[in-house]
This record gives sequence, C-alpha cells and structure tokens, in this order.
Amino acid sequence: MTEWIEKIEKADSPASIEEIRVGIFGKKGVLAKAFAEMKNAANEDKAKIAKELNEQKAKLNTLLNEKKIILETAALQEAMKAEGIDVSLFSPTSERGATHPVMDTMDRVIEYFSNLNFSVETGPMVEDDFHNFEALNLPKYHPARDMQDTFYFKDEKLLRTHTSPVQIRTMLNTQPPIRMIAPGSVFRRDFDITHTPMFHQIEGLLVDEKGKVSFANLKFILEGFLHHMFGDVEVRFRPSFFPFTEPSAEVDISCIFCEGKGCRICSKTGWLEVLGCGIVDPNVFDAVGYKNVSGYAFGLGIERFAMLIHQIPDLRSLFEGDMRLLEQF
Ligand code: 2U9
Repeated sequence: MTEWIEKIEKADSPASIEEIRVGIFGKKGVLAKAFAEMKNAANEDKAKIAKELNEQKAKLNTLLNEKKIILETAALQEAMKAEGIDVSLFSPTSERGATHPVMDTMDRVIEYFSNLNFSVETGPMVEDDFHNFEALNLPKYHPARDMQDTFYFKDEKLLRTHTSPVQIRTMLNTQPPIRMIAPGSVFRRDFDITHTPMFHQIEGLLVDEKGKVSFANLKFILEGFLHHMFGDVEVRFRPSFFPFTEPSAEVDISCIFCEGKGCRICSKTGWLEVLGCGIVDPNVFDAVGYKNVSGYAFGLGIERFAMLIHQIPDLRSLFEGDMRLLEQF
C-alpha cells in the first residue's frame, strides 16, 4: 500500500497515473491478486481482510483521481503557455475597417442639413399604397406611377420606391413648421450599370406658414449644399416635372471631371444632373390635412453622389463587397 502511495506521489504525467491505475486496479493488478488470495485466509478473518482491502481500494482511487487532476491542470497550463496568443502583440496582417463610400457620402449630406437644423427622420421600408403613392399626388392609374417600377407583396404591401412616405408619416404625426431630411434605402425593379434594385436616397422637406417659403429659399439652400459636397462648382436649375412638386426643377452642377468643357462622363454637355426639387404640390398638403402652409422638397440618390465623388464607373460594384474596391476608400 505505502509503495503504491509513493508511486502516485512521484508520478509526473497523466500517462504515468494511468500506468499506476492499471498496476493497482487492472485484471492482473495488486488488488485483484490480494482479493484472490483471500481464499487462503481463515474463514473468520475473511470479512476483516475484505473490509481493509475495500478501504485501501477507495483511498488509492481518491489519491489517483486527485493526482490526475493536478497533473492534467499543470499539463494544460504548460500547453497554454507554449501556444498562448499575446493579444497585445502588433500584427502586420491586421486590417482596418473603413466606412463604405455610400455611408460616407450619406454622412456628409446629413452633416450639411443637420447644421441647418433639419431633423433626421426614418420610417418603414415595407409601405402601403397610401403613404408611397396616393398621398404624394400619385392616384391609382396615374401615368406617373409607371415612373416607379415597384416590388409588390401579395397583401397590397410594397417596398417603398422613395423615402417620401417618411415625410408623409412625419406630417401626419406632427404640426408645421417642419424642417426634415429622410435618409434611407429604397427599392425599384431596375438593374443595369447605373441602377440597382436597392439604393439610397435622401429627401428633404420644409413646411411653414403660407407665403413664408419660396423657390428662392430652396435655391439658396441647395446651392450651399452642392458647394459643401463638390466644392467650387457652377449650379443650374432646369424646369422639370414631379407629381409631388409644382413647379419642379432638376439641378445640375458643372462637370467635376472636365470643369464644364465637355467629356465622356458629362456626355459632352459640361453638366451633371445631381438632384430634383420643387415647391410641394397643394394636393400633398390636402392628403395630410395641412391648411394654409407652403413648402419645398428635394431628393437625391446617394449612390450617384458617391460615384461622382469617388469616380466609380459601375454602380453595381458598390454592392459586391469586393475588398479590392472597398480598400481604396
Ligand atoms: C413630399 C413632398 C415632396 C421629393 C422630391 C425629387 C424631387 C427627386 C429623385 C432624385 C434622384 C429621386 O433618387 S432619385 O431617383 N428625386 O428628383 N424628390 S422632389 O419631393 C417630395 C417628397 C415628399 C411629402
């Protein structure tokens, strides 16, 4: 017994513990032999011998288990020391994240309008006919609905085709004056070099008492905005049409690639179209129950801005998650 206790104490690895366990408890181990020899003992001594042997068996088993845990813990700690990762070490292969060019552009747009006290509003991407079309002076069968190729769900719900429903919801929930922008993803059934089925817009809306809001105010704020985004460019307003604004205009900047001389990117015109705007159509105010107000609105596609600012030729590449492209920003 003492011989085996010493062996256990001296064991220096989990493997040697297992060897000792076989030596004690194995089929040919010392305990098996001791129990076998009991048959030679006198009958009156057998119970006493069996009791002693069982006590020794239990003690040795406890010692073995304790020693095994000690040795296994030591072995684990040794391995951890050898393989351990020093998280404070500099790694030459580590890569830094960066803001996606679309979000970076979005942040710059928001920055300008936030500084002018426009609030940033959001709303659901799954919309209904009223908020996406009807309230925006686009009644059923209006030919202008053809301008928006829409993703419809079975239950009359749809994916918003512009962020304008956010302005409708804001007007329904609050009273004028309103000074807001609505950034977010929008969805249209389009896919080519300049269109993706999901893209990002920022639209703006300002509403105040009738007579307080003019096209001149709108021009002023948008010229400031385009200088914030593109630096020292010329800005021009061309008459246009949108169902939700009247009068309406499209806004161009002098081409940032050829400085207005005419190149492939501006189709030799010297101008790049960047946004649309106008004075809010009275039918829109009727739809939300606003009386005696006037307002202006504008809208722009973020991807188009990002493509111009970062000179990205194919819009689709912005959504492929290719690190070789994204690493450049
Ligand atoms: C309300 C009233 C008026 C939002 C407007 C535009 C003009 C516009 C396009 C730019 C490029 C969409 O992303 S794009 O394809 N938008 O030209 N958007 S006025 O007018 C509104 C919106 C909401 C209640």
